[in-house]
Amino acid sequence: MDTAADLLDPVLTPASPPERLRRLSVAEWERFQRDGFLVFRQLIPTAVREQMLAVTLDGVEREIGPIEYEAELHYPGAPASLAAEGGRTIRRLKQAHLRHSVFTQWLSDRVLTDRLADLFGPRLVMPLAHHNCIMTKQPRFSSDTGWHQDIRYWAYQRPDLISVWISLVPERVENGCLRVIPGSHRMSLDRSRFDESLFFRDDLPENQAVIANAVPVELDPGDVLFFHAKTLHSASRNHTEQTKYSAVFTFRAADNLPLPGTRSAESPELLLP
Ligand SMILES: O=C(O)CCC(=O)C(=O)O
Repeated sequence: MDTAADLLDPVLTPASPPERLRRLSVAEWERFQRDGFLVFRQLIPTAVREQMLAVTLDGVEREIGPIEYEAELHYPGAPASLAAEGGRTIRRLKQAHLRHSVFTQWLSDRVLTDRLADLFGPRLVMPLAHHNCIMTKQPRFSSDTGWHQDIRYWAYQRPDLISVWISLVPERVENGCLRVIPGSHRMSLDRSRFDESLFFRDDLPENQAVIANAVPVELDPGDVLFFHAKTLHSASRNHTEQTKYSAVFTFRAADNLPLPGTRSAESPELLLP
């Protein structure tokens, strides 16, 4: 069982809600701080979401790169190689913001940026090196993503980034919606609790006690999930006959800089208005 000592890490600053919140209620602000995730229902107008989906379907249909294939990651359920049956199953369309202005336009909308500013302060940056993709979880040959924190391969002065997960179609347990562990973003988790690829080991009893608290995040099209870069999450493969599509981007406060010499510092970034 985790002790109070595991829950010491402060998260985001300031530690209490700003005096004037732009969009979040105090209850939402406190929930994000406590749980490390928050769902906003029906945040994306239908026409915008449909355009995002149309761009996605076109990208999948025409295999427009850059693309990450399931076979490249070797997660459980993925084809063994690009040449194997299902080998060209797409896992993500990368560089989403370059695929159509609909993404950048909506990501710059105050409906989103005001909410992020309530959590981060007003100066926001969208790194293009991380996420910035459309996840395409296909019926056959998709894979299981183990428990992990997105920050594992990212390098910033502070781990306080927030990922924004946009549901383009229904996301349910059966098609591999995200599962998250509330409060895990605040835990101090020793390196030994992760494997060599920095997945949170599910064979350790002390980790199993943490994983027992997981909740699925089921979303309807147009819903948006915010989650902290330290929030432990996982997802199963898609057990249905329809592909699941979700766009995902990450954000940081302008003063939380990428560490020089790391992949996080290599790509340009988008300064949001
Ligand atoms: O949908 C999934 O399989 C999980 C994706 C994910 O957690 C990630 O790419 O960080």
